[in-house]
Amino acid sequence: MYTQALNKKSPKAAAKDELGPEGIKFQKKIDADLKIEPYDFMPAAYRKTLQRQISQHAHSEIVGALPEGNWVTRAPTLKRKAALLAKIQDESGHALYLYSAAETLGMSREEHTDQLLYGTAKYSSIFNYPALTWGDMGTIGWLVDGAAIMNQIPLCRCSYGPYARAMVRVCKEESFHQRQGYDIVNILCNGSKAQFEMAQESLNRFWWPALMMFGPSDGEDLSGDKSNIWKIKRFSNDVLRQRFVNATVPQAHFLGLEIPDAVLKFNEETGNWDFGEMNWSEFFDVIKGNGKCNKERMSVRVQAYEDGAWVREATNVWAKKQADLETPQAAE
Ligand code: FAQ
Repeated sequence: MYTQALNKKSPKAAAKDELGPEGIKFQKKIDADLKIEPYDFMPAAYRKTLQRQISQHAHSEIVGALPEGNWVTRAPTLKRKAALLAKIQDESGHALYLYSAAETLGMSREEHTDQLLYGTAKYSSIFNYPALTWGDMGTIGWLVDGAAIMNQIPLCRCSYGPYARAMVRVCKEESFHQRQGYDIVNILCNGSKAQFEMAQESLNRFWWPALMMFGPSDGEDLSGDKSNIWKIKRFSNDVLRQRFVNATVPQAHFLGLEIPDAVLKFNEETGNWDFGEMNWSEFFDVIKGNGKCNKERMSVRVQAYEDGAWVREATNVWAKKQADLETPQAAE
């Protein structure tokens, strides 16, 4: 019996064995780059992984609007206020597409919301850092949306149809967000000394948390990773993080900003910017709920949700009334 363990199979073959004929068909579809749709067969673990990732992504869009919401009334010009409002509206829209995609996997939006507000569902670590200055509105757009795009473009090719399709529009909008963020930072960097310093100070606070958004280090090789075998994840966290660093360092240098990393250096051999180690204990602390703003973010969300209960009730009553009017016999 124990000698079977010596017949080492490739992770892909092992995954197929686990699944039976339906599972083999499922994996063949994925290998052929076809989409899995809601009513198709899917292994329970595939469903669960997607439910976790998509809902976590949706929660991030909702919570991600909170640091920006604080700055709507303090935006320096009408134009900036309008752009910030539009961005926040976009993020809320992303959450709606994502919750809808998550619902196709069999859990209602209310259940997902409950998991965030009263359970242990995660959202992106980055939103547990405070937005202290107007410079942060620029840096968040530039770095946070920039990291989001780097991570999410590959998700447009994710094997699960509803998620992949939702990501196409999300990525287009994130790209506008990244540009408006970079534009804010650009203006600050070309303004007064105090404005330049505001941009640099903001970059100093957000650089490392932005790199942590890509998740824990998982090495470059994803060949044994289920998310990769199922084509949910197309690249490892480290590969995407490196791409982000390579794209962003020249953008910072163009503005005259300094990346707060003493060991950052261009590597002629690999063509990459080599960078320092992240503070992983800080990352795990933040995702366990002990970041600077976790408690504040959740209490604001819970209060907003509970204060809005009457709106949900009223819209349900209204929808029922409308339905009864359309089918009078049903109302009798
Ligand atoms: N924060 O094995 P992995 C945005 C968790 S949207 C918190 O690598 P995976 C737009 C992970 O869930 C930003 N938790 O996990 C915007 C897992 O938890 P588990 C959100 C994190 O899923 C901009 C554990 O650690 N984007 O910014 C984080 O394969 C501005 C082990 O990690 C998405 O959600 C983290 N950073 O890869 C809005 C994109 N990283 O299973 C407003 C979709 C990891 O132990 C303003 N998601 N964890 O409970 C993904 O691509 C993936 O889920 C990763 C993580 C790459 C984030």
